[in-house]
Amino acid sequence: DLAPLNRALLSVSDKTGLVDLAKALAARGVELLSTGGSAKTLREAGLTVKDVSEVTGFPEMMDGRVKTLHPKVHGGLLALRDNDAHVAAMDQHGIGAIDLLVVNLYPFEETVAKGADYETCIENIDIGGPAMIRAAAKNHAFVSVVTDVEDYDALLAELETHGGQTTLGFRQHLAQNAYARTAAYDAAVSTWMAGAIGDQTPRRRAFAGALAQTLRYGENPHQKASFYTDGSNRPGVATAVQHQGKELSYNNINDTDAAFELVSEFLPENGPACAIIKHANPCGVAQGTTLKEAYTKAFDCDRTSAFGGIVALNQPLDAATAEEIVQIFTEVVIAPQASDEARAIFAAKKNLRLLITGGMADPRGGGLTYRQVSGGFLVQDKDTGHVDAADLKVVTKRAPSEQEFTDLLFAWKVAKHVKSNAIVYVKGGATVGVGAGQMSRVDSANIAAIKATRMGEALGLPESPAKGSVVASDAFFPFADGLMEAAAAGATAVIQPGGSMRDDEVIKAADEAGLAMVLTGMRHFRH
Ligand code: 93A
Repeated sequence: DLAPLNRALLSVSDKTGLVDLAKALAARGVELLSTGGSAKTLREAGLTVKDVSEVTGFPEMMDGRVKTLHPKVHGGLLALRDNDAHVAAMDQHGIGAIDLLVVNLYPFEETVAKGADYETCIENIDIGGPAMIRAAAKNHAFVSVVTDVEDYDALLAELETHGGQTTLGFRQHLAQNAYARTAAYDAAVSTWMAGAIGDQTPRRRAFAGALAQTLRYGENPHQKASFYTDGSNRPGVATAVQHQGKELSYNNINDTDAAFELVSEFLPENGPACAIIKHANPCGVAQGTTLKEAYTKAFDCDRTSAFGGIVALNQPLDAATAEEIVQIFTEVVIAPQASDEARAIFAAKKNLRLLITGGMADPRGGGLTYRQVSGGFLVQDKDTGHVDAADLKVVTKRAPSEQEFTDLLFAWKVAKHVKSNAIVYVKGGATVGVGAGQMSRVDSANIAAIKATRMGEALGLPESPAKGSVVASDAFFPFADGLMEAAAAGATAVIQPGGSMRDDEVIKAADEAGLAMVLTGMRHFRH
């Protein structure tokens, strides 16, 4: 199963580590072939390299579009060394075997991320690189193919262990990774093109992922799991830097994402905000004049559920907020930054994970969401829908007061991030009751009210915090009963999409109860 390594072709866009790798190979007596820019880098480092154009007898042409696309290259990668006819063909055509291919591709993904124009993106689609990678990977019985800079050390270690040769198992792993790389590359091209030409429903969709973390287990301990990034590099749980605490679990990652996406709805310039998440639903969200106040108000919505929760902040974590957070057990805190003092306070809590994102998610940023069903995927635009005060239609005799208006818009933002059916009571820039994931909207309204009352009792308040609150419903009230439940709980104003067959009935009931109600004309289902 051991394969010798006499001749290598190095053709890389990212030149990181190239010289060190080539030196180590040269020291083992490996002959080096290379393309224009890579060959130049190697020569400048004093290495002896043969140009691919010398091997093929053709210059690199058409702005480099054709460099390595030649039988002398592809024959050398694909020939079966133990097949007489293949060996004869190599002899007949003067094709030398290539035992190692080191390629990283034109930076297509990075070019798109930079917002380059159409032509530039097209020019950054690598053709020769993937062709060689696929050829070398197919012939992994004899050929090693390295497509990631981070595999250079592993290759050198393999050669060291096996006297300058590679094992079949090693080459198989490289080949598997290589095909994933070319697949991901083409997925990126295809996804970009769908967007660039405005095709919402392309006949085929390609998906890609790169392993970020092997998880201890999945949603449950008997499920294996891992975390993959999609290459989009957005601020959030996938790109955050973890500063302390043990490894994130599957559920931590899911909940932390929900927390950060929700708190990002509250733009930093509009003041501090905090979201506490439990089981992917918010159990407290608040804005405050200080971050500490935002946290405390969020915590006071449902102190019981906040235990072991995930806290997301829209401002740099400061010492005062950190002091408050460490009073109870919290799984994860995610924030755009953290002060040194705040970090020092957290350092005493070994199990608390601190994730720093460097920025906030863009709630209007767009993109796609995927959900797996048996036999397929559902794909949709991210829910970037939002309403401003000007979009709201007052449908009741009484219009909301200014404070009610502010709270209604706040409640609506939160409701968007609560599993349907979602009912959210808000008072003074803080949730006071959240009803999530019920099959009946009436039940959600009822549960949220019960939770508000229970929390009011625990806090020693004279009345339920739902008294004098406003309420948001993520979808319309099909009947007046859900609305009446909210009114009974003490809500004075309502925000909901409208659009029910019985809107008239619901509006009449609101008027009779003295409620102010506004319609958004937009729904925020989240399942
Ligand atoms: O334009 S290409 O698709 N045509 C080719 O024949 C070809 N061969 C290698 N791009 C090609 N490459 C790519 O060039 C490699 O995948 C690598 O990313 C890059 C290395 O070029 P240089 O060595 O000139 O920097």
